[in-house]
Parts: sequence; C-alpha cells; structure tokens
Amino acid sequence: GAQFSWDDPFLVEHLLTPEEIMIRDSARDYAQERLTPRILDANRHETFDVEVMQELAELGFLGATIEGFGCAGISYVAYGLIAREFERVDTCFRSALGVQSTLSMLPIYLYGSQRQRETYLPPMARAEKLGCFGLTEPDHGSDPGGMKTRARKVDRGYRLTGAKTWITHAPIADVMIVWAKDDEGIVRGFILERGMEGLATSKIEGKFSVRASPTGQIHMDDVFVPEENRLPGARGVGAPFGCLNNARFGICWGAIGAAEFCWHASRQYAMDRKQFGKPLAANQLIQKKLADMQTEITLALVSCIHLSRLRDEGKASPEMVSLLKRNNAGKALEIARLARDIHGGNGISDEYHVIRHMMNMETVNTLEGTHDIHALVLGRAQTEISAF
Ligand code: TGC
Ligand code: FAD
Repeated sequence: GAQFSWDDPFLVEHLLTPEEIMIRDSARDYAQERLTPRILDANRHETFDVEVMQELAELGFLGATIEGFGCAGISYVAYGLIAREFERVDTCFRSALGVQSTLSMLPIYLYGSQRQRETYLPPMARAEKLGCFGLTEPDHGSDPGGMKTRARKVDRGYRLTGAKTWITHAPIADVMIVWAKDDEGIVRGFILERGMEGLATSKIEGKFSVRASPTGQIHMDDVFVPEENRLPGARGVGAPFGCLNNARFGICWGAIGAAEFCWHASRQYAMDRKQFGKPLAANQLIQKKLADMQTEITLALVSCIHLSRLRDEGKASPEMVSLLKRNNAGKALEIARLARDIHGGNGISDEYHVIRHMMNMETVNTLEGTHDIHALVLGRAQTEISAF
C-alpha cells in the first residue's frame, strides 16, 4: 500500500528531477557543514563572513538561473531548493544568495547592455564583485514610486543625489544597483561603484532580526555616474519590480526552509523532553501544533514547486508570487512562534535556534513588500480597485 512519510507527506521528492536533487543535496551538505557552524557567533556579534560569498561562487550558486556569462543556467526549482537549504540555517544566507543573484546580477542581465553584462556578470558570478540593490529610501518603502533620489542629466552622464536605506549588503558591496528619477521624473537604473566621488555607505547596527546580514544605507551627494553605467533597458518603476519578482520567489522557498527547521526541531524536542512523566509529544495540544506545522509546510512546498514549474515555462505572474510570498512568510512566522513556545524556556536561548528564526521571520514579512502590501496587490487583482 501507499506509504506515509511524516517529513514529506505529499512525496515532493518524487516531483524533483535527478539534477534538482543533486543540486539540493550539495546545497544542503554545504549549508549544514559550513554555514551552521558559523551562525551562532555571527548572529551574536552581528558579523557576516564575506568568505561565504566566495564559497557560493565556487559552488556555482551565484546568478545560477542566468544562462551564460559564467553562470550555471539552472531551473527555478533548483534555485528555490538552494534558497530553502540556506534559509534553513539562517535568513542572512538566503539573502546573500538572493541579493547577489536576483537583485544585483539579474538587473544587469535583464536591463543592461551587452557590454555591461560582459563587464559585470562574470566577476559577480565569481564573487570578485559583490552587489546590492538600492530601492528603499528613508521616506519611501512600500511606495518606491515616490522616491526622492534624483539623477540630473549632465554632460556624458548623470549626477545622483539622495539616500537609500535598509539595503542588504550595502556595507560590503562593490557594485550598487541604484534606482533614481531623471529630469522627467522617470525611474532609471544605474550601476554605481564603490570609490565614486560623493558615494558612501554606512551600516545599520542594533537589529533584532537578520543580525548576521550586513544591512546599511547608501548616501549619494552629487555622484557623477557616466552614461555607460545607466541600465539602458530600465525605464519606469516597473523595472525594479521586475527584479523583485525573482527575489520574492526566492523568499517563497526560503521561508519554507526556516519553517522546516523550526518544525523538525520542535518535533525532536517534544519527543525528548518529558513533563508530567511523559514526553511533551504525548499531549494533544503539542500534537496539534506539530500537525499544523506539517500541514502548512507541505501545502507551501507543493505550491512552490508548482509556481517554479510555471516560472520555468514563463507562465508565472507577479500576483502568483505575491500570493505565495505573503502566505509562506506569514506561515513561517507563525510556525517559528509555535516552535519557540514548544521549546519552553530553552526556546529563548540562541543555542536552540528557533528564536533566531522567529526574529528573522519578522523581517521576511516586511522586506520585498510587506505582508499587507501583498494582500493589497491580490485585492486589486480581484476587484480592480487599487487600495494603495
Ligand atoms: P503600480 O501602479 O502597481 O505599477 C507601476 C508599474 O510597475 C509595474 N509593476 C510590475 N512589473 C513587474 N512586476 C511587478 N511585480 C510589478 N508591479 C508593478 C506595473 O505594471 C506598472 O507598469 P506601467 O508600465 O503600467 O507603468 O505601482 P504602485 O506605485 O501603485 O505600487 C504598487 C506596489 C505597492 C505593489 C509596489 O510599489 C510594491 O511592490 N511595493 C513594495 C515595495 C517593495 O517590495 N520593496 C522591496 C525593496 S527591495 C528589498 O526589500 C530587498 S530585500 C533583500 C533581502 O532578501 O535581503
Ligand atoms: P512602510 O512602507 O512605512 O510600511 C509600514 C507599515 O505600513 C507596514 O505594516 C505596511 O504594510 C503598512 N502600509 C504601508 N502602506 C500601506 C497601505 N497603502 N495600506 C495599508 N498598509 C500600508 N530595500 C531595498 O531596496 N533593498 C534591500 O536590499 C533591502 N533589504 C532589506 C533588509 C532588511 C533587513 C529590511 C528590514 C528591509 C530591507 N529593505 C530593502 C527594505 C524593505 O523592502 C522595506 O522595509 C519594505 O518595503 C517596507 O517599507 P518600509 O520599511 O518603509 O515600511
């Protein structure tokens, strides 16, 4: 008869190709062997080991969905599986993968000239150049269309003035994809390089979430950016949103990894820990929590595979990504909170990891469009009334 496997109820393993399984396994082995041992210390001290980026490059994971330019050209399912394994350890590693691949390399691939692609993509795939994506500003987060950063046309280029904040990897980036409005008020994309006059970055300290991810600000004071550093194919606010679809897609998968860690840890803890003379797992209230975790994770995972296949066929709309980003990030946060609860007092100690995931999931519900903003995207799509 048919078997039930508690940790893969819908036999998702059977939906993967041998190549995808191979990529998933190499991502899992790497993450467990090399990332897990680093995370406690990195999270405590708010540090990020940039050598991780070189390791990701050696594994061929940077810009991996891009064809050519030194990139691997893997499927979206395979990319998602890597994101899931990384966020199983910590959000900072999925962010590192996503920011370099989908928010720094992809805009150059999608909107760049052939010369820009040849100049930037191979060294970025090798992690010789690290990137970041500057869209959010101090006064414009959910409504980036209102951005204040200006790109004034001058002889042979532009002069950029403004500030970007909450930018993942701003403190370590060599290359910054910055979005600014031109003299006509149209959003344009620019490739800025560290060292340009008037360009500075700073680090945001004291975060209670994704502490191991370097987050910062980009300050631009009349920075001269030559014409050849403008992304010729980017016109209007839809251009940065086009990159976000891919980054959000990575979050759909990553959130499952974090949730799975919390679920598996909770199950093990509930089996090992005894109160009132029996394992915690013998209580109906605990079993219900485990059943809820298993159910939500399974539904999220099957949906992710489905969305990824649609994406591989070019049939995934931005609204589909909004639906799953919102659902998976929200469910992962609920699961992390339940896990924290099941672990009792130990649940607040970083050595059990669940509180770290719980804090991280707060960020994951805010970045790349907040939980509620994605509800409004879906509300607009079904009512044709914009509530923004
Ligand atoms: P709206 O009128 O809806 O659209 C303006 C133009 O953009 C097009 N568009 C999209 N195109 C492709 N993909 C999408 N997802 C798109 N969404 C919109 C749209 O078709 C239109 O084009 P056109 O040619 O007709 O002009 O724009 P709006 O100003 O009303 O805003 C709508 C809203 C709220 C959905 C949007 O502004 C939004 O998504 N806000 C959330 C902002 C956000 O997600 N920021 C993310 C910053 S990056 C980040 O967080 C990285 S974290 C990295 C890490 O993991 O560490
Ligand atoms: P706001 O837009 O001020 O929203 C505040 C609250 O109001 C939210 O609950 C929101 O849902 C709600 N709200 C806003 N508008 C509406 C509305 N119309 N109706 C109902 N509710 C509404 N940005 C980048 O560009 N690049 C990055 O690499 C990057 N990395 C990040 C890393 C971290 C750790 C964090 C925390 C953020 C990062 N961001 C990045 C920024 C992120 O995308 C924004 O924080 C996010 O888009 C929300 O913007 P905001 O923080 O300004 O919140």
